[in-house]
Amino acid sequence: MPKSYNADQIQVLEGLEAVRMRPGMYIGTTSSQGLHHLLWEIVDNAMDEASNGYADRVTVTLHQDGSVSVLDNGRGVPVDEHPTLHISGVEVIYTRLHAGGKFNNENYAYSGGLHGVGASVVNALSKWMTVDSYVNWGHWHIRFTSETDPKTGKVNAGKPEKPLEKVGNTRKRGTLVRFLPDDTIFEDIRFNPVTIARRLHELAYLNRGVMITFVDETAKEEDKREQVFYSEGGIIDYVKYINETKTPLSDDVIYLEGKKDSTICRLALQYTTDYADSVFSYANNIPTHEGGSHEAGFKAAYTRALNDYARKTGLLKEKDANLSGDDFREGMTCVLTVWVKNPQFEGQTKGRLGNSEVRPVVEAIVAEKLADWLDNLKNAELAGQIVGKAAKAAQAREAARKARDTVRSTKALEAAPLVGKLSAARGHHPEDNELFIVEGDSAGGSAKQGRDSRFQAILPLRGKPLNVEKKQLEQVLANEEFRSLITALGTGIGESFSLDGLKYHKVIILSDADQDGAHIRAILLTFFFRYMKELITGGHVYIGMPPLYRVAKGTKVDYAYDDKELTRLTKAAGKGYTLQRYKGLGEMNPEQLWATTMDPGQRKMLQVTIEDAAEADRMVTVLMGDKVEPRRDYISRYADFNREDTFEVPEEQRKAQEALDAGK
Ligand code: 1YM
Repeated sequence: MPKSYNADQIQVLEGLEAVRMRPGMYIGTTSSQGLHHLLWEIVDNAMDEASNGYADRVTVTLHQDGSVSVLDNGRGVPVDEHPTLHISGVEVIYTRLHAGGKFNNENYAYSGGLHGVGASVVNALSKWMTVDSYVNWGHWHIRFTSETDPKTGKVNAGKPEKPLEKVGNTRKRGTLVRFLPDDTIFEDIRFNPVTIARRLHELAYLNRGVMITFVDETAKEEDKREQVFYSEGGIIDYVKYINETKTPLSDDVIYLEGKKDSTICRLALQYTTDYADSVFSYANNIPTHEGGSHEAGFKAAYTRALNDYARKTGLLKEKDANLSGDDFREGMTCVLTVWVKNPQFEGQTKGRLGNSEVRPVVEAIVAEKLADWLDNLKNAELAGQIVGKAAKAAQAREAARKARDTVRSTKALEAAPLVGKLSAARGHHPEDNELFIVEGDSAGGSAKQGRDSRFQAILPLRGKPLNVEKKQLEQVLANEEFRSLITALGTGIGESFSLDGLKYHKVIILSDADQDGAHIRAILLTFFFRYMKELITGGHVYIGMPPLYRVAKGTKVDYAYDDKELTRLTKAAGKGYTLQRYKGLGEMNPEQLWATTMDPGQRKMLQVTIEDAAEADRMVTVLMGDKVEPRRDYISRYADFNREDTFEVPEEQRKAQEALDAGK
């Protein structure tokens, strides 16, 4: 029997006013990221209810009034009275910081925890929030509001309009939470449907059997549709999805699962003909981009088990050295999930699992289950292929090491002809320094003259760089364009990459606003993604935004960066202005390039982030890989670049939903 919830298990800490006063302390930022954080918080609560076995449906709806709601079919948040506070459990959960059964960890075995700043924080940062609990045949409702008086500064945070009340009877079970983020707190309160769909898609794979529906009532009529995310196979399906655009070595996905000391570990992996490795790890549904103890345990056990196997079967001879972990991971796509009690998230982006007790547990589970898998004769062929691929990788790695040593030795640097093209910055503070990678020699020349050489360096790129997707490190290093870039950055590459050596904390890609420019940008981003991912996740990569138009009237000059801005500027200018359309960076003189694109006080730049690493991996393969079909499909489907991309609902998911609806 599941433990049942009692209101006296709720712990009570400090007041919600503090959250409105200093939102950053609770959700990190009031940017779009912080806004979405509110939603994840509520979604996490619903998913926790599902992953603990009490719910199998979660629906997220973006409403036309700007609010968002989350519905689950779990037990319903408790409505009984708290023994000492004498208010309902619902009220305690949504008005008291850190309140909730979850936080003393007795009721929920596993919960996100990172995002677990609590539903009350969401309440405090919303103009209003409503909670409906369907429990014990009753429908209970409560509404909270918040405001900060701009004159007096008086704060009302998450106050119930009236106590929880029973508004009817119902056969439903579950919880419905709806809220409108406060526009005086967030920079922009518009949710991004693409971001939401991505996360729900990911959650559907991580929580097999949970039907997650996304309804966007704000979409334009022609785009309106329900998206259903549902996976029967869980992370096995996830790996297949990531590899859909790659070429797998075998159709089989290796799947291992185990539980030890209350830690659950699941692992799905498949090899492709690629060279890069793609390991995606999660702890309690939260992506761990920076790895951590679970990944370390997996890697150690995996490498050891496969080396043992290679020796036992004679694939590795006595005189041969062990194969390395990197060798075994070449071409591997792997999804690793763990469920742990009290997860500790560490690191710059809170993306590393810190719990040291998890490592030996995952190591033991993987060692045991993988040995079983390898002992099964049915798997001998694939196991042989894996070892064979690793042996080849080891040879290539040796060749790459030699090439890399050449790049790293200072002599080679001076000798390398293209490094001569780098116009370095005079300053020696990496945190202040910027490297512009500029398309074309003529724009490079303008950039060099226009820049502030105290902190800005210019690296012109001649022609199109090598498309690094599907190239081995050795080939990348043989390319002079990339060699000079790697040398300029000072970070090393691949396994020897380290942010410590980074000479420029801003790396800015500056290419023309046309097809070729987009291609060059894509190639450079692919390079960073495959070989220097931390450069991106560390927030160091930017895309420079040159203006598209120059509007001049008399001595007044304005620049427009998109068509909307152009309309605004020409309207404001009235009659008698001159309009210039820039077709490329090369058309700007050094002063113009500085004023519009390089001057930190005026320029526009996009910071490159990775929202969903698995999705990014897939897209990089679609757009840059060697399979033409998926790319053609993608381009023909999304040729209208003004439309944002969304996931398609596969036919089988639709059917599964219809079946469930019919049976309900
Ligand atoms: C739409 C969001 O919050 N569902 C939900 C939340 C809770 C319960 C069930 C629940 C938990 C327990 C007992 C228990 C709770 N969350 C919290 C807190 N959906 C959503 N469904 N009965 C019901 O933990 O034992 C407390 S209860 F605090 F974490 F938010």
